[in-house]
Amino acid sequence: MAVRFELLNTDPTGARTGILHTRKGSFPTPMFMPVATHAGFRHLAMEEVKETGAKVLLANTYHLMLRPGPEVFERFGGIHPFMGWDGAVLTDSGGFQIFSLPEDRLITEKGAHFRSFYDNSRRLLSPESSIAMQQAINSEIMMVLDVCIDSRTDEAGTREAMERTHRWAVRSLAAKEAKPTGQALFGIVQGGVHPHLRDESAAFLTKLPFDGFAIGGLAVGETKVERDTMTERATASLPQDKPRYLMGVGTPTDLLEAVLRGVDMFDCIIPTKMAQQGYAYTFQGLVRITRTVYQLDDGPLDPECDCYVCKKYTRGYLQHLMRGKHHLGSRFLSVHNVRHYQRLMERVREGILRNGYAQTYRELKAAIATPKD
Ligand code: PRF
Ligand code: ZN
Repeated sequence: MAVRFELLNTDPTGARTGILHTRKGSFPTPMFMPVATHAGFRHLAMEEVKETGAKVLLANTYHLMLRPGPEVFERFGGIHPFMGWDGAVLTDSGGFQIFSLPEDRLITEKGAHFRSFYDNSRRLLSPESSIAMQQAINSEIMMVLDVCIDSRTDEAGTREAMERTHRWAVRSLAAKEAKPTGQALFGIVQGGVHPHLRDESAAFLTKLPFDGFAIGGLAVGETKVERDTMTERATASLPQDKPRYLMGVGTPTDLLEAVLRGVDMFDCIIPTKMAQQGYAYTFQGLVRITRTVYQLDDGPLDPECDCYVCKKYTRGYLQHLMRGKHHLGSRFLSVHNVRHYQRLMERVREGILRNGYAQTYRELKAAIATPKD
């Protein structure tokens, strides 16, 4: 098996903690995966990411097939030596990017036809070409190409997208099996905001030999209540012995909610995006570092944090960097936020392991709740 999930404990709330065994090591869950879309971070070196404790990074098939392209990954022996990362990598299939492509794309049963943003050349992202690209990238975990739609799509449209996602999932598995590489492949549950479609999607996909299951099509326009309900509905139909991954979610509060509903893995650009906008996460709430009150503040960004930024620099200095639009400011806040997400997951795992997630959840939610959530 390309990845193996070892469930250590399910808390009375339903939250789970376990170990995801991959060929690049064994990592505790629930886990948060920082997003290195184009095989890198805007403001972070791999050494800095490693120091935050992150073990798995997410990279994107759509971006990497356009630039630098499969030949480069084949020449370098995959993404790990290419970007200087010796941990694990999960590649998203491109399903989510198709959804936000410009108007002149054409999506058929075969795949998504579009023109390259770089050289205007014609491209096809199909279940088979996505798997081929993910094999060139050589990630530990590949994702099937899916059809992600706006949550406000009507039921007929949602069903159509879901059924195509299922047919593409079957083709993705066949493409993977045609060329065994030892990489894992996850299926993606779709079905929008319709509970019975979520049930149907999970029932269809769990009959197939996937190594894990993702929940897609959330955080795309639905309410928080709908998102939580759909997450719960999907996890209820997923097997206990396979990892569950909620794609593209979310804020610290979103993560606490999803863990409560049995999710094991997350990725999101929020910690790095918020850093670029001058926001730092702490267990006392969100800090907007450019606020005037911090100008003369010679204390650390987060006195409880163990990242090098919090150990060395002051709020006043970080404000100076951010107000001056110095890249170093975004970099320092990124280091802190990515570390903060790892510390959040550490506290979550600790709570679940001692059957005390209900308390961890209450404490953390009360502490971090801010209007920005
Ligand atoms: N599908 C894929 N990637 C994704 C999503 C999805 O539905 C989402 C939705 N939040 C984020 N990333 N393939
Ligand atoms: Zn810090």
